[in-house]
Amino acid sequence: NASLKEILEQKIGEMREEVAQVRHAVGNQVLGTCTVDQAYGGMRSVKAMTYETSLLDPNEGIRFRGYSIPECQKLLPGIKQGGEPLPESLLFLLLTGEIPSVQQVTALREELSSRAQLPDRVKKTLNSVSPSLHPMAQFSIGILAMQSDSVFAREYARGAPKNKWWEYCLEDSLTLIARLPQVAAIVYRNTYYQGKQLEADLKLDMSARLTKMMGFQNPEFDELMRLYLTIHADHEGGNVSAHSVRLVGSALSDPFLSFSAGMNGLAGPLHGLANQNVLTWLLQVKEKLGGQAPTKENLTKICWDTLNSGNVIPGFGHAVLRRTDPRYMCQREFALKHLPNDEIFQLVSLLYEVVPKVLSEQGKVSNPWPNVDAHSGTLLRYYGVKEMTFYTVLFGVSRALGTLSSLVWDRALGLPIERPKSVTTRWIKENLVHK
Ligand code: FCX
Repeated sequence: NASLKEILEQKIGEMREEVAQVRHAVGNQVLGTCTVDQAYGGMRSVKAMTYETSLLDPNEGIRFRGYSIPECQKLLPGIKQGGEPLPESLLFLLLTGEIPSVQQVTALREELSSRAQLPDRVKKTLNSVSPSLHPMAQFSIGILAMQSDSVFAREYARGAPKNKWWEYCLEDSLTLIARLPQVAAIVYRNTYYQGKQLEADLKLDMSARLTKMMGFQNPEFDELMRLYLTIHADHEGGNVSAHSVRLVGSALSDPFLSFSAGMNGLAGPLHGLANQNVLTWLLQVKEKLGGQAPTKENLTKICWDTLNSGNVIPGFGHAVLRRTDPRYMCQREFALKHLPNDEIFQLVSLLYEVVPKVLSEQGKVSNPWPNVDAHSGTLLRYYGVKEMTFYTVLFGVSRALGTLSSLVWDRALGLPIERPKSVTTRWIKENLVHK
Protein backbone atom coordinates (compact mmCIF):
# COMPACT_ATOMS: atom_id res chain seq x y z
CA ASN A 1 0.00 0.00 0.00
CA ALA A 2 2.58 2.55 -1.08
CA SER A 3 1.54 6.20 -1.13
CA LEU A 4 0.60 7.98 -4.33
CA LYS A 5 3.78 10.04 -4.25
CA GLU A 6 6.01 6.99 -3.65
CA ILE A 7 4.44 5.13 -6.56
CA LEU A 8 4.75 8.17 -8.78
CA GLU A 9 8.40 8.65 -7.90
CA GLN A 10 9.16 5.07 -8.86
CA LYS A 11 7.02 5.07 -12.01
CA ILE A 12 8.42 8.35 -13.22
CA GLY A 13 11.95 7.02 -12.92
CA GLU A 14 10.96 3.90 -14.89
CA MET A 15 9.03 5.84 -17.49
CA ARG A 16 11.85 8.31 -18.10
CA GLU A 17 14.06 5.36 -18.88
CA GLU A 18 11.45 3.71 -21.07
CA VAL A 19 10.93 6.89 -23.08
CA ALA A 20 14.69 7.30 -23.49
CA GLN A 21 14.91 3.72 -24.79
CA VAL A 22 11.99 4.19 -27.17
CA ARG A 23 13.48 7.38 -28.52
CA HIS A 24 16.84 5.74 -28.89
CA ALA A 25 15.32 2.78 -30.75
CA VAL A 26 12.81 4.51 -33.04
CA GLY A 27 13.32 8.23 -32.49
CA ASN A 28 13.79 8.97 -36.18
CA GLN A 29 10.90 6.83 -37.45
CA VAL A 30 7.79 8.46 -38.88
CA LEU A 31 4.81 8.32 -36.49
CA GLY A 32 2.29 9.94 -38.81
CA THR A 33 2.03 12.16 -41.82
CA CYS A 34 -0.05 15.21 -42.57
CA THR A 35 -1.75 15.89 -45.88
CA VAL A 36 -2.76 19.34 -47.06
CA ASP A 37 -6.39 18.41 -46.35
CA GLN A 38 -5.51 17.43 -42.79
CA ALA A 39 -3.67 20.71 -42.28
CA TYR A 40 -6.78 22.63 -43.37
CA GLY A 41 -9.05 20.11 -41.62
CA GLY A 42 -8.29 20.49 -37.94
CA MET A 43 -5.34 18.07 -38.11
CA ARG A 44 -7.82 15.19 -37.80
CA SER A 45 -6.03 11.83 -37.23
CA VAL A 46 -2.55 13.35 -37.45
CA LYS A 47 -0.38 11.46 -34.97
CA ALA A 48 1.84 14.18 -33.61
CA MET A 49 1.94 13.84 -29.84
CA THR A 50 2.20 11.35 -27.02
CA TYR A 51 -0.25 11.27 -24.10
CA GLU A 52 0.01 8.66 -21.37
CA THR A 53 -3.17 8.70 -19.29
CA SER A 54 -5.70 7.48 -21.86
CA LEU A 55 -6.05 6.25 -25.43
CA LEU A 56 -9.09 6.43 -27.69
CA ASP A 57 -9.86 3.60 -30.07
CA PRO A 58 -12.25 4.69 -32.86
CA ASN A 59 -14.36 1.56 -32.40
CA GLU A 60 -13.92 0.62 -28.76
CA GLY A 61 -13.88 4.09 -27.25
CA ILE A 62 -11.77 5.32 -24.40
CA ARG A 63 -9.41 3.30 -22.24
CA PHE A 64 -8.01 4.87 -19.10
CA ARG A 65 -4.46 3.55 -18.66
CA GLY A 66 -5.52 0.51 -20.69
CA TYR A 67 -8.81 -0.10 -18.84
CA SER A 68 -12.16 0.22 -20.64
CA ILE A 69 -15.10 1.91 -18.91
CA PRO A 70 -16.80 -1.41 -17.98
CA GLU A 71 -13.46 -2.63 -16.59
CA CYS A 72 -13.10 0.56 -14.55
CA GLN A 73 -16.64 0.11 -13.25
CA LYS A 74 -15.71 -3.37 -12.14
CA LEU A 75 -12.22 -2.79 -10.77
CA LEU A 76 -12.04 0.72 -9.32
CA PRO A 77 -13.11 0.99 -5.66
CA GLY A 78 -16.45 2.73 -5.11
CA ILE A 79 -18.16 3.97 -1.98
CA LYS A 80 -19.79 0.56 -1.66
CA GLN A 81 -19.21 -2.82 -3.26
CA GLY A 82 -20.80 -3.11 -6.65
CA GLY A 83 -21.44 0.63 -6.81
CA GLU A 84 -20.09 3.11 -9.32
CA PRO A 85 -16.35 3.86 -9.16
CA LEU A 86 -15.11 6.77 -7.11
CA PRO A 87 -13.56 9.45 -9.33
CA GLU A 88 -10.80 9.55 -6.72
CA SER A 89 -10.03 5.91 -7.66
CA LEU A 90 -9.80 6.91 -11.30
CA LEU A 91 -7.49 9.80 -10.40
CA PHE A 92 -5.14 7.34 -8.71
CA LEU A 93 -5.25 5.12 -11.80
CA LEU A 94 -4.65 8.00 -14.21
CA LEU A 95 -1.72 9.32 -12.21
CA THR A 96 0.00 6.02 -11.48
CA GLY A 97 -1.29 3.49 -14.01
CA GLU A 98 -2.30 1.22 -11.11
CA ILE A 99 -5.72 0.20 -9.83
CA PRO A 100 -5.69 1.45 -6.24
CA SER A 101 -6.56 -0.57 -3.16
CA VAL A 102 -9.36 0.69 -0.90
CA GLN A 103 -6.72 1.99 1.53
CA GLN A 104 -4.93 3.90 -1.21
CA VAL A 105 -8.18 5.56 -2.29
CA THR A 106 -9.03 6.40 1.30
CA ALA A 107 -5.63 8.05 1.70
CA LEU A 108 -6.13 10.04 -1.52
CA ARG A 109 -9.61 11.09 -0.41
CA GLU A 110 -8.16 12.35 2.87
CA GLU A 111 -5.42 14.19 1.01
CA LEU A 112 -8.00 15.87 -1.22
CA SER A 113 -10.27 16.72 1.72
CA SER A 114 -7.38 18.42 3.48
CA ARG A 115 -6.98 20.69 0.44
CA ALA A 116 -10.65 21.22 -0.37
CA GLN A 117 -11.51 24.38 1.53
CA LEU A 118 -11.74 27.34 -0.82
CA PRO A 119 -9.93 30.48 0.41
CA ASP A 120 -12.23 33.42 1.20
CA ARG A 121 -10.61 35.63 -1.41
CA VAL A 122 -11.57 33.12 -4.12
CA LYS A 123 -15.16 33.07 -2.85
CA LYS A 124 -15.11 36.86 -2.91
CA THR A 125 -13.97 36.89 -6.53
CA LEU A 126 -16.70 34.41 -7.49
CA ASN A 127 -19.33 36.41 -5.60
CA SER A 128 -18.34 39.61 -7.38
CA VAL A 129 -18.98 38.12 -10.82
CA SER A 130 -22.32 38.84 -12.49
CA PRO A 131 -24.55 35.72 -12.37
CA SER A 132 -25.53 36.55 -15.94
CA LEU A 133 -22.06 35.46 -17.07
CA HIS A 134 -22.13 31.92 -18.46
CA PRO A 135 -21.33 29.43 -15.67
CA MET A 136 -18.30 28.20 -17.63
CA ALA A 137 -16.88 31.73 -17.69
CA GLN A 138 -17.51 32.02 -13.93
CA PHE A 139 -15.87 28.62 -13.40
CA SER A 140 -12.81 29.67 -15.34
CA ILE A 141 -12.58 32.92 -13.38
CA GLY A 142 -12.76 30.92 -10.13
CA ILE A 143 -9.87 28.77 -11.31
CA LEU A 144 -7.79 31.81 -12.23
CA ALA A 145 -8.58 33.40 -8.87
CA MET A 146 -6.62 30.57 -7.22
CA GLN A 147 -3.51 31.15 -9.30
CA SER A 148 -1.72 33.06 -6.55
CA ASP A 149 -1.62 29.75 -4.63
CA SER A 150 0.46 28.05 -7.30
CA VAL A 151 3.42 26.23 -5.79
CA PHE A 152 4.68 25.53 -9.31
CA ALA A 153 4.80 29.25 -10.21
CA ARG A 154 6.45 30.13 -6.89
CA GLU A 155 9.09 27.42 -7.05
CA TYR A 156 9.81 28.00 -10.73
CA ALA A 157 10.42 31.68 -9.99
CA ARG A 158 12.83 30.60 -7.24
CA GLY A 159 14.80 28.57 -9.77
CA ALA A 160 13.59 25.04 -8.94
CA PRO A 161 15.46 22.38 -10.94
CA LYS A 162 13.65 20.73 -13.84
CA ASN A 163 13.49 17.27 -12.27
CA LYS A 164 11.39 18.70 -9.40
CA TRP A 165 8.78 20.45 -11.58
CA TRP A 166 6.42 17.50 -11.63
CA GLU A 167 6.20 17.54 -7.83
CA TYR A 168 5.05 21.16 -7.81
CA CYS A 169 2.72 20.44 -10.70
CA LEU A 170 1.25 17.56 -8.66
CA GLU A 171 0.86 19.85 -5.64
CA ASP A 172 -1.15 22.39 -7.64
CA SER A 173 -3.12 19.72 -9.48
CA LEU A 174 -4.27 18.03 -6.26
CA THR A 175 -5.24 21.40 -4.79
CA LEU A 176 -7.18 22.30 -7.90
CA ILE A 177 -8.99 18.95 -8.12
CA ALA A 178 -9.84 19.14 -4.42
CA ARG A 179 -11.28 22.65 -4.66
CA LEU A 180 -13.16 22.41 -7.96
CA PRO A 181 -16.37 20.90 -6.48
CA GLN A 182 -16.73 23.96 -4.27
CA VAL A 183 -15.97 26.36 -7.13
CA ALA A 184 -18.61 24.59 -9.22
CA ALA A 185 -21.16 24.59 -6.40
CA ILE A 186 -20.65 28.31 -5.73
CA VAL A 187 -21.17 29.06 -9.43
CA TYR A 188 -24.35 26.95 -9.29
CA ARG A 189 -25.77 28.60 -6.18
CA ASN A 190 -24.78 32.10 -7.28
CA THR A 191 -26.34 31.67 -10.71
CA TYR A 192 -29.60 29.92 -9.84
CA TYR A 193 -30.13 30.27 -6.07
CA GLN A 194 -29.49 33.98 -5.45
CA GLY A 195 -26.07 33.27 -4.00
CA LYS A 196 -27.35 31.13 -1.10
CA GLN A 197 -24.30 28.94 -0.67
CA LEU A 198 -23.95 25.73 1.31
CA GLU A 199 -20.98 24.61 3.39
CA ALA A 200 -18.57 21.93 2.17
CA ASP A 201 -18.77 18.66 4.15
CA LEU A 202 -15.16 17.55 4.04
CA LYS A 203 -15.94 14.05 5.28
CA LEU A 204 -17.68 13.23 2.02
CA ASP A 205 -16.13 11.96 -1.20
CA MET A 206 -15.82 14.59 -3.92
CA SER A 207 -19.04 13.56 -5.72
CA ALA A 208 -21.29 13.58 -2.66
CA ARG A 209 -19.58 16.76 -1.46
CA LEU A 210 -20.43 18.43 -4.75
CA THR A 211 -24.09 17.35 -4.87
CA LYS A 212 -24.63 18.41 -1.23
CA MET A 213 -23.11 21.84 -1.86
CA MET A 214 -25.36 22.19 -4.90
CA GLY A 215 -28.32 21.49 -2.60
CA PHE A 216 -29.19 17.83 -3.29
CA GLN A 217 -29.59 15.01 -0.77
CA ASN A 218 -30.04 11.83 -2.74
CA PRO A 219 -27.65 8.86 -2.51
CA GLU A 220 -28.72 7.68 -5.96
CA PHE A 221 -27.76 11.06 -7.43
CA ASP A 222 -24.40 10.78 -5.62
CA GLU A 223 -23.85 7.48 -7.42
CA LEU A 224 -24.68 9.09 -10.75
CA MET A 225 -22.22 11.89 -9.97
CA ARG A 226 -19.49 9.31 -9.23
CA LEU A 227 -20.11 7.70 -12.60
CA TYR A 228 -20.37 11.09 -14.31
CA LEU A 229 -17.11 12.43 -12.86
CA THR A 230 -15.37 9.18 -13.74
CA ILE A 231 -16.37 8.88 -17.38
CA HIS A 232 -15.80 12.51 -18.40
CA ALA A 233 -12.27 12.65 -16.99
CA ASP A 234 -10.07 12.03 -20.00
CA HIS A 235 -10.32 11.38 -23.75
CA GLU A 236 -6.70 11.15 -24.90
CA GLY A 237 -4.63 14.19 -25.81
CA GLY A 238 -5.89 15.80 -28.99
CA ASN A 239 -9.36 17.03 -27.93
CA VAL A 240 -9.71 20.77 -27.35
CA SER A 241 -9.73 20.76 -23.54
CA ALA A 242 -6.90 18.26 -23.04
CA HIS A 243 -4.77 19.78 -25.72
CA SER A 244 -5.30 23.31 -24.41
CA VAL A 245 -4.13 22.28 -20.95
CA ARG A 246 -1.09 20.54 -22.45
CA LEU A 247 -0.28 23.42 -24.83
CA VAL A 248 -0.54 26.21 -22.27
CA GLY A 249 1.30 24.11 -19.69
CA SER A 250 4.12 23.57 -22.16
CA ALA A 251 4.99 27.25 -21.83
CA LEU A 252 5.42 26.41 -18.12
CA SER A 253 2.29 28.36 -17.27
CA ASP A 254 1.21 26.86 -13.94
CA PRO A 255 -1.65 24.31 -13.62
CA PHE A 256 -4.20 27.01 -12.69
CA LEU A 257 -3.49 29.00 -15.86
CA SER A 258 -3.31 25.84 -17.95
CA PHE A 259 -6.50 24.27 -16.65
CA SER A 260 -8.45 27.52 -17.02
CA ALA A 261 -7.40 27.54 -20.69
CA GLY A 262 -8.73 24.00 -21.06
CA MET A 263 -12.04 25.03 -19.55
CA ASN A 264 -12.39 27.93 -21.98
CA GLY A 265 -12.11 25.35 -24.75
CA LEU A 266 -14.51 22.93 -23.10
CA ALA A 267 -17.06 25.77 -23.09
CA GLY A 268 -17.42 25.61 -26.89
CA PRO A 269 -20.61 24.15 -28.45
CA LEU A 270 -18.73 21.58 -30.55
CA HIS A 271 -17.02 20.29 -27.40
CA GLY A 272 -18.30 20.30 -23.80
CA LEU A 273 -21.17 22.72 -24.31
CA ALA A 274 -22.86 20.04 -26.43
CA ASN A 275 -24.30 18.51 -23.23
CA GLN A 276 -26.21 21.75 -22.58
CA ASN A 277 -27.30 21.96 -26.21
CA VAL A 278 -28.54 18.38 -26.25
CA LEU A 279 -31.07 18.98 -23.53
CA THR A 280 -32.14 22.30 -25.04
CA TRP A 281 -32.71 20.43 -28.30
CA LEU A 282 -34.56 17.54 -26.60
CA LEU A 283 -36.94 20.01 -24.97
CA GLN A 284 -37.47 21.68 -28.35
CA VAL A 285 -38.23 18.28 -29.86
CA LYS A 286 -40.76 17.69 -27.11
CA GLU A 287 -42.36 21.06 -27.79
CA LYS A 288 -42.51 20.36 -31.51
CA LEU A 289 -44.27 17.10 -30.79
CA GLY A 290 -46.90 19.23 -29.07
CA GLY A 291 -48.36 16.44 -26.96
CA GLN A 292 -48.08 13.73 -29.63
CA ALA A 293 -46.31 10.58 -28.52
CA PRO A 294 -42.83 10.37 -30.09
CA THR A 295 -42.58 7.83 -32.90
CA LYS A 296 -39.80 6.98 -35.32
CA GLU A 297 -41.73 8.79 -38.03
CA ASN A 298 -42.36 12.12 -36.31
CA LEU A 299 -38.83 12.14 -34.82
CA THR A 300 -37.30 11.49 -38.24
CA LYS A 301 -39.09 14.56 -39.57
CA ILE A 302 -37.96 16.73 -36.65
CA CYS A 303 -34.33 15.59 -37.15
CA TRP A 304 -34.47 16.54 -40.80
CA ASP A 305 -35.94 19.94 -39.85
CA THR A 306 -32.95 20.50 -37.55
CA LEU A 307 -30.48 19.58 -40.29
CA ASN A 308 -32.31 21.54 -42.99
CA SER A 309 -32.25 24.65 -40.83
CA GLY A 310 -28.43 24.41 -40.89
CA ASN A 311 -27.92 23.08 -37.36
CA VAL A 312 -26.06 20.03 -36.14
CA ILE A 313 -27.88 17.41 -34.09
CA PRO A 314 -26.08 17.87 -30.79
CA GLY A 315 -24.71 14.79 -29.06
CA PHE A 316 -24.13 12.87 -32.27
CA GLY A 317 -20.93 12.50 -34.25
CA HIS A 318 -17.33 12.52 -33.15
CA ALA A 319 -13.95 13.53 -34.51
CA VAL A 320 -12.36 10.17 -33.62
CA LEU A 321 -15.05 7.68 -32.54
CA ARG A 322 -16.77 5.59 -35.19
CA ARG A 323 -19.23 3.65 -33.00
CA THR A 324 -21.54 4.47 -30.12
CA ASP A 325 -19.51 6.07 -27.34
CA PRO A 326 -19.12 3.64 -24.39
CA ARG A 327 -19.64 6.69 -22.17
CA TYR A 328 -23.11 6.94 -23.74
CA MET A 329 -23.71 3.23 -23.18
CA CYS A 330 -22.87 3.23 -19.48
CA GLN A 331 -25.16 6.20 -18.91
CA ARG A 332 -27.88 4.39 -20.84
CA GLU A 333 -27.40 1.37 -18.59
CA PHE A 334 -27.63 3.60 -15.53
CA ALA A 335 -30.87 5.07 -16.89
CA LEU A 336 -32.32 1.64 -17.69
CA LYS A 337 -31.63 0.65 -14.09
CA HIS A 338 -32.76 3.79 -12.29
CA LEU A 339 -35.13 5.77 -14.52
CA PRO A 340 -36.53 3.48 -17.21
CA ASN A 341 -39.87 5.28 -17.30
CA ASP A 342 -38.57 8.84 -17.47
CA GLU A 343 -40.15 10.61 -20.41
CA ILE A 344 -36.96 12.31 -21.61
CA PHE A 345 -34.96 9.09 -21.29
CA GLN A 346 -37.54 7.33 -23.45
CA LEU A 347 -37.19 10.11 -26.02
CA VAL A 348 -33.39 9.74 -25.92
CA SER A 349 -33.80 5.99 -26.40
CA LEU A 350 -35.99 6.41 -29.43
CA LEU A 351 -33.65 9.00 -30.91
CA TYR A 352 -30.88 6.43 -30.63
CA GLU A 353 -32.80 4.43 -33.21
CA VAL A 354 -33.67 7.43 -35.39
CA VAL A 355 -30.77 9.90 -35.53
CA PRO A 356 -28.01 7.57 -36.81
CA LYS A 357 -30.26 6.60 -39.71
CA VAL A 358 -31.02 10.24 -40.56
CA LEU A 359 -27.37 11.29 -40.33
CA SER A 360 -26.27 8.33 -42.43
CA GLU A 361 -28.86 9.18 -45.03
CA GLN A 362 -27.67 12.77 -45.10
CA GLY A 363 -24.26 11.32 -45.91
CA LYS A 364 -22.01 14.00 -44.49
CA VAL A 365 -20.99 12.76 -41.08
CA SER A 366 -18.05 10.47 -40.48
CA ASN A 367 -19.81 8.99 -37.45
CA PRO A 368 -23.60 8.99 -37.00
CA TRP A 369 -23.57 7.48 -33.50
CA PRO A 370 -24.21 9.26 -30.18
CA ASN A 371 -21.40 10.60 -27.99
CA VAL A 372 -21.24 11.13 -24.22
CA ASP A 373 -23.16 14.41 -24.36
CA ALA A 374 -26.26 12.81 -25.89
CA HIS A 375 -27.13 11.28 -22.55
CA SER A 376 -25.68 13.14 -19.61
CA GLY A 377 -28.19 16.01 -19.40
CA THR A 378 -31.14 13.63 -19.22
CA LEU A 379 -29.71 11.99 -16.11
CA LEU A 380 -28.83 15.27 -14.43
CA ARG A 381 -32.30 16.65 -15.14
CA TYR A 382 -33.95 13.55 -13.69
CA TYR A 383 -32.18 14.14 -10.37
CA GLY A 384 -33.22 17.79 -10.32
CA VAL A 385 -30.40 19.69 -12.03
CA LYS A 386 -32.65 21.40 -14.51
CA GLU A 387 -30.35 24.32 -15.20
CA MET A 388 -28.83 23.29 -18.51
CA THR A 389 -26.30 26.10 -18.71
CA PHE A 390 -24.57 24.47 -15.73
CA TYR A 391 -23.98 21.06 -17.29
CA THR A 392 -20.61 21.83 -18.85
CA VAL A 393 -19.24 22.92 -15.46
CA LEU A 394 -19.76 19.36 -14.18
CA PHE A 395 -17.95 18.07 -17.25
CA GLY A 396 -15.14 20.50 -16.33
CA VAL A 397 -14.85 19.25 -12.72
CA SER A 398 -14.31 15.80 -14.15
CA ARG A 399 -11.95 16.82 -16.95
CA ALA A 400 -9.51 18.07 -14.31
CA LEU A 401 -8.76 14.48 -13.29
CA GLY A 402 -7.41 13.47 -16.68
CA THR A 403 -5.89 16.65 -18.01
CA LEU A 404 -4.06 17.49 -14.79
CA SER A 405 -2.78 13.93 -14.32
CA SER A 406 -1.42 14.21 -17.81
CA LEU A 407 0.09 17.60 -17.07
CA VAL A 408 2.01 16.09 -14.14
CA TRP A 409 3.43 13.52 -16.57
CA ASP A 410 4.28 16.23 -19.10
CA ARG A 411 6.51 17.86 -16.51
CA ALA A 412 7.82 14.51 -15.26
CA LEU A 413 8.91 13.54 -18.76
CA GLY A 414 10.32 16.99 -19.42
CA LEU A 415 8.19 17.68 -22.49
CA PRO A 416 9.32 20.93 -24.10
CA ILE A 417 7.29 23.93 -25.21
CA GLU A 418 4.97 22.99 -28.10
CA ARG A 419 5.68 24.72 -31.36
CA PRO A 420 4.40 22.94 -34.47
CA LYS A 421 5.21 24.51 -37.85
CA SER A 422 2.52 26.31 -39.82
CA VAL A 423 2.57 27.33 -43.48
CA THR A 424 0.57 29.79 -45.57
CA THR A 425 -1.64 28.91 -48.55
CA ARG A 426 0.90 30.77 -50.65
CA TRP A 427 3.63 28.49 -49.31
CA ILE A 428 1.58 25.44 -50.29
CA LYS A 429 1.05 26.84 -53.80
CA GLU A 430 4.72 27.67 -54.27
CA ASN A 431 6.02 24.44 -52.80
CA LEU A 432 3.39 21.85 -53.74
CA VAL A 433 1.07 23.17 -56.49
CA HIS A 434 3.73 24.71 -58.74
CA LYS A 435 6.47 22.22 -58.01
N1 FCX B 1 -25.30 16.81 -36.97
C1 FCX B 1 -25.22 17.35 -38.20
N2 FCX B 1 -24.11 17.43 -38.93
C2 FCX B 1 -23.01 16.89 -38.40
C3 FCX B 1 -23.01 16.28 -37.13
C4 FCX B 1 -24.21 16.25 -36.41
N3 FCX B 1 -24.29 15.73 -35.19
N4 FCX B 1 -21.76 15.84 -36.87
C5 FCX B 1 -21.00 16.18 -37.94
N5 FCX B 1 -21.77 16.82 -38.85
C6 FCX B 1 -21.30 17.41 -40.12
C7 FCX B 1 -20.18 18.37 -39.83
O1 FCX B 1 -20.69 19.63 -39.40
C8 FCX B 1 -19.49 18.43 -41.16
O2 FCX B 1 -20.26 19.22 -42.02
P1 FCX B 1 -19.56 20.28 -43.03
O3 FCX B 1 -18.70 19.44 -43.92
O4 FCX B 1 -20.72 20.90 -43.72
O5 FCX B 1 -18.78 21.21 -42.17
C9 FCX B 1 -19.61 16.99 -41.65
O6 FCX B 1 -20.72 16.42 -40.92
C10 FCX B 1 -18.39 16.15 -41.41
O7 FCX B 1 -18.01 16.23 -40.05
P2 FCX B 1 -17.33 15.01 -39.30
O8 FCX B 1 -16.05 14.70 -39.98
O9 FCX B 1 -18.31 13.89 -39.16
O10 FCX B 1 -17.12 15.55 -37.83
P3 FCX B 1 -15.96 16.50 -37.25
O11 FCX B 1 -14.82 15.64 -36.86
O12 FCX B 1 -15.67 17.64 -38.15
O13 FCX B 1 -16.66 17.09 -35.95
C11 FCX B 1 -18.06 17.00 -34.05
C12 FCX B 1 -16.96 16.30 -34.84
C13 FCX B 1 -18.24 16.29 -32.71
C14 FCX B 1 -17.65 18.44 -33.76
C15 FCX B 1 -19.38 16.95 -34.86
O14 FCX B 1 -19.78 15.60 -35.06
C16 FCX B 1 -20.51 17.73 -34.23
O15 FCX B 1 -20.62 18.94 -34.46
N6 FCX B 1 -21.41 17.05 -33.42
C17 FCX B 1 -22.45 17.73 -32.71
C18 FCX B 1 -21.88 18.44 -31.49
C19 FCX B 1 -21.41 17.46 -30.41
O16 FCX B 1 -22.12 16.53 -30.06
N7 FCX B 1 -20.22 17.70 -29.84
C20 FCX B 1 -19.69 16.91 -28.72
C21 FCX B 1 -18.53 16.03 -29.11
C22 FCX B 1 -17.79 15.32 -27.99
F1 FCX B 1 -18.36 14.27 -27.47
C23 FCX B 1 -17.21 16.28 -26.99
O17 FCX B 1 -16.16 16.83 -27.33
O18 FCX B 1 -17.77 16.53 -25.91
